[in-house]
Amino acid sequence: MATLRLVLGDQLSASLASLRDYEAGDVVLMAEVGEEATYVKHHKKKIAFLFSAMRHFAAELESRQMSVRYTRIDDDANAGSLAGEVERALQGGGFDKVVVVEPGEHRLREAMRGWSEHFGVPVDIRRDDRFIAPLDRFNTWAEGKKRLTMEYFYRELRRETGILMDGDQPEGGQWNFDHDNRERLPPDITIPERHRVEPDDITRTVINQVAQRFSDHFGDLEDFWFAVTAEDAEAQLDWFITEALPDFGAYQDAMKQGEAFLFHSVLSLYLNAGLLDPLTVCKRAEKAYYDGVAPLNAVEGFIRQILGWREFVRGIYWCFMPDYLERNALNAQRPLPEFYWTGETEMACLRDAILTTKRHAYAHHIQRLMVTGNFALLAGIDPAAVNEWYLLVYADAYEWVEAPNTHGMALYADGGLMATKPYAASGAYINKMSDSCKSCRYHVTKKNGPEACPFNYLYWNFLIENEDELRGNHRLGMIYKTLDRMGDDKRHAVREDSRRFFKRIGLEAERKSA
Ligand code: FAD
Ligand code: DLZ
Repeated sequence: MATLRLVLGDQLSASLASLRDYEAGDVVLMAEVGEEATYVKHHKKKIAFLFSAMRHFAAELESRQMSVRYTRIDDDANAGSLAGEVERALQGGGFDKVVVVEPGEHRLREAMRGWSEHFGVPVDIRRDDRFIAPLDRFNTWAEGKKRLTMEYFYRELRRETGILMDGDQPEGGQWNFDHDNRERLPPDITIPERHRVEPDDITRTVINQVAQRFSDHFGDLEDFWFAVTAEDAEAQLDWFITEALPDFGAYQDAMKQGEAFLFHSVLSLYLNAGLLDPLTVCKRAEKAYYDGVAPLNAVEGFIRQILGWREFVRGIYWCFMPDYLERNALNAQRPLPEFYWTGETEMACLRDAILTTKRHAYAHHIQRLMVTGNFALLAGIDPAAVNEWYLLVYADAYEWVEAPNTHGMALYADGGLMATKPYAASGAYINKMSDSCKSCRYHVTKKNGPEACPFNYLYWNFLIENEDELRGNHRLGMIYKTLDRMGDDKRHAVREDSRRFFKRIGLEAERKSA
């Protein structure tokens, strides 16, 4: 008897735990299924990327003499779900066992727990060891701690991996160069042209199928340039290391209208789908520092995102799910404004971030956190709706990484597990870090009235609306002191401007009580 080895769409790694002990006679099962593509209506480009990468990966396994049973989205017999596809394969007979690597989303992991009983064969769900720290490592570190701070977990992983270490000390004498990483873009700076992978026959076929089958999903399919193989993803990494990494640090937080990528790596979709290995990527960046290709603030800043944030958010997700997504610490209840789908808003920064997202299934971290995220936070949008939006619009989105970033970091809905205070900002921050305000119909320097930047009054309105929950936060002490000094007229203007604005975009003016 043989083993059926299920490989999911974000498990496209040659070294996958479920493939390691493959033997002649075993079959690798891969399936493009409606259920995974529509449990949230993923961006068309995300589906095209994943289906094409899956087809290329299947071909690669076959070239290594593995037997692959591959179900395409247009196959007549397609069962429509992963469980249905496993069932169909088992019905053919000849398998006494199913092997799979644990999925990256809680809903699927729960469903898989019932598979063994349902199918009547043992289902071996293996650890996903494609991360730098095993989950046990995170849990041991987190145990008994009152506060979980990414920086401390990151330092432990630096020590354990030896990355950017000089003996037992951090390279350059500092763990963190974040304060060097907040520069504005100089107006004359040259932004490097992206390394593109032109779609091959497989990708073009997939794009046509996605256009037909998922026509009602968000997002554009035009201008597809993503890598769909590990080899091409490596080439994207090579390009990033030499062309963008040297400036990644300084301009990590900067934004520029019409420039989606700046000096960011755009590697998250490959890392999360298994086409790139996180430790290898960190080591490549580290080598760039020792070879004199990129400065320490850039290299440390980049490595911190992967060795620090990426590992940390995964630990948070699995440590606190499923309760994590039940939390709504600020009782945010307003629905997601329609313009998140269309980009039709007069706020230039939001319009740019949303249209970039629609076009590329990508926006960089500060656009996600400080523009679309900040607006959703200030406007008190229901976290479930915001989570759904982030999970479906980005090519790199899987719940293990999307949820802590959205629910925790951007919305503070977890009550402060991910962030010690809400990432709330007025228009001044956006003006400092971007050129959007220059072309905006609103005036960032105006605090109130119809011409004022809505971020300005919504910021204070947020602090007023959430006073019961936030006044006790010591990191907000100064802000609440400023609010206390605000005269009644000003406070009234903030409330009125916010009410008027909410009404205009079709939202409830008043916050619902808990
Ligand atoms: P770079 O800026 O080049 O960073 C390098 C790498 O570091 C990324 O490729 C990514 O793997 C990792 N990284 C950076 N920041 C984070 C972070 N906060 N958490 C985890 N990994 C990080 N990232 C996802 O991969 N999937 C998501 O669904 C996702 N949703 C997000 C939602 C919100 C509201 C916010 C604020 C952030 C989200 N992020 C998510 C984190 C981050 O924004 C993206 O990883 C990053 O923008 C991807 O672009 P890049 O590859 O150019 O990253
Ligand atoms: C995201 C996604 C999509 C769009 N489609 C598929 C698919 O058809 N088949 C598949 O195996 N995986 C797909 N995925 C990725 C899964 O949703 C992902 O494995 C789970 O969310 C767990 O991370």
